Amino acid sequence: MSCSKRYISTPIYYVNDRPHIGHVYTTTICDVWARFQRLLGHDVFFLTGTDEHGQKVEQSAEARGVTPQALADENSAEFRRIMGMFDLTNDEFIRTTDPRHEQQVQALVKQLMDSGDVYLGTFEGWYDAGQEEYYTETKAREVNHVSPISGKPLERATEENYYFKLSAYQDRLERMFEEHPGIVRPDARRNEVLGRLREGLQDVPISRTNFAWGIGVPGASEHVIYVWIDALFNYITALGAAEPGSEWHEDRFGYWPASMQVIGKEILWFHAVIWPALLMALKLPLPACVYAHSFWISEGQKMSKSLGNFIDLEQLQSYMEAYGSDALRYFLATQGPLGATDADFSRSQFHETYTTDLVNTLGNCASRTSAMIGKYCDGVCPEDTGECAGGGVEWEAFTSEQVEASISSMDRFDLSGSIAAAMTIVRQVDAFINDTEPFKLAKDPDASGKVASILYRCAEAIRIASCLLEATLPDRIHQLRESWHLGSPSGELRTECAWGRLEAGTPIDKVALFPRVETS
Ligand code: ME8
Repeated sequence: MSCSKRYISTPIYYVNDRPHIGHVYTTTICDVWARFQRLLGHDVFFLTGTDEHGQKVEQSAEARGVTPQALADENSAEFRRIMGMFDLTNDEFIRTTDPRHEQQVQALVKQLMDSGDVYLGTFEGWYDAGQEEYYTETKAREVNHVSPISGKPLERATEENYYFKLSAYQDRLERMFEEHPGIVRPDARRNEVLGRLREGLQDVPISRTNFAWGIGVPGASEHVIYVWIDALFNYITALGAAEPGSEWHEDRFGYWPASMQVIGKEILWFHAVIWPALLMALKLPLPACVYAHSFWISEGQKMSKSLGNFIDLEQLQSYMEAYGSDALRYFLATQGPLGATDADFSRSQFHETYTTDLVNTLGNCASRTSAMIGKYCDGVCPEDTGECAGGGVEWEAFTSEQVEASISSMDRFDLSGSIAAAMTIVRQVDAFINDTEPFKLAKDPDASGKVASILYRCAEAIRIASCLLEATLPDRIHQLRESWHLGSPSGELRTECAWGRLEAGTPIDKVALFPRVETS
C-alpha cells in the first residue's frame, strides 16, 4: 500500500449509558490501528464521539429532572475523559448535538427527500397506547389484540412518517457483497448479513413524532429524524460532507471513503445494510471495510446491568494501576473478541498474558540483552563482526519476513496476528541467546568478536520488534527508545525496520520494561 490517507472510526457511544469496557475496547483497538498507520507514514484521521439524541436520552433526563442537553453534556464529557485516561489518539470527538452536525444531517436528509429516496408515507398497524409501540400482525394475533402489559385492547392506528426507500437498494446491496466481499468482516458476519438481506428489504421509517429530542425533519419539524440515521451520518458530517466550501470540508472530506469502520456485532445491520444504502442514495463511495467484532464477557458470564457485572472504568483503572496502561492495551488487542466469537475478560487470564508475554518474553529479552551489553561491551552497542557462531538464523531475511507479516496483518485488522509476528522475533532472540550462550563465550578472550556479533543481532532484532509493537505499547517502547538512544519514530516504519540501522557505538542502557506483578 502506498502512503496515503487512512480513516478509521468507532461507533459513537450513547450518552444514556456510562462508559465501560466495551467502549474502551473498541476505541483502544482503533487507536492501535491508527497509531500503526501513522508509524507507516499514512495520513490518518481517527474519529470517535457520542450519540446524544433519541427517546431514551429524553426519558433518562426526565427521570433525573435535568434537560436532555444537560444529561448529554455531562455524559459526553465522561466519554471524552476516557480518551485522555487511556491515551487514545482520536483526531476528533464528534457530538451529535453539535450544531454543525445537526445542520448537516438536515441538509443530507433534504438531499434524500429531493432525490425521492426519502418520502412521506403512512403506516397503519396495531398500537399499544400504554407502551407507545406498534405490534406486527403476527405478534398482535399472538396476544389476541390485547396488550399483555396493560390488558387494554390494541388500537388500530395510523401514523405518518418519513421513510427511506431501502427496498430500492436490494439489488445494489447484493451486488456490493458479491463485488466487494471484504466490505463486511469477519466473513461469518458478512454471511449473517447476506442471509438476512436475501429475505428481502422493506422501506424503513426514519422519523418519529412521539418525542422531541432530536433533529427536526427539514420543513416538518413535528417529525424528528430517527436517532440511527442521525448517528450514522456522523461518519461524514465530521468530515464536513454537507458543508461544501467550509474548512472542515476542505481539510477533511478527502479522508472519505473510510478505510475501517469498527463496530460491535449488535449494530451490524445498520452499518452493513442501511449505511451503504444511504451512501448509495447520496452518491458517495462506500467504506473499504466495516469490521464487526464480538463481545467481551466477564469471568464467563454475559455482562449486563441486572447482573451488575460490567467491567467499568474503575476496574479498568485498577488494572492500569497494577500493570500499566500498555498491559491493558496488550491484553485488549491480543485476547479480545476480534473474531466471530466472544472473549472472556478474566483476572487470571490478564495476569497470565502479562506475565508470559510482557514480563517473561519481551521484558526479559530486552533486559537480558542490555545487561550483557552492559557487562561485556561497556554499555555500547557492539559491532556485528560477522563472526557469529551457531543459531543458524538468517536475521535479515527472518526479520523482514516478520515485518511484512506484521504490516499485512494490521492492514486486515488482525491485531493479534500483527503483534504475534513481532513477538516471534523476540522469541527467536531468546532462543538465539540460549543456543549461542554469549554469557559462556564471554569468558574466552578470543571469542570477543563472536560475543559482539551475537549481542548486536539480539539488540537489532529487539529494536525491530519494538518498532512493530510501538502502536500497542507506546509507553514502554518509548522507554526502550530512550534507554537505547534510538531517537523518535520517523514515520517510515518499513525503513526503520530495515536490518542494520542500529549503529555500533550507540549507548544501550539497561532496561526493566515490565515489572513482575504479584497477585494477591
Ligand atoms: O450502539 N464487548 O452505542 P453504545 C465489546 N450509539 N464491545 C462492546 C460491548 C462488549 N460487551 N458492549 C458495547 C450504540 N461494546 C450506538 C452506535 S454508531 C453510528 C451508533 C461496544 O453506547 C461496541 O463497539 O451502545 C458496540 O458496538 C458499542 O460499544 C455500542 O455502544
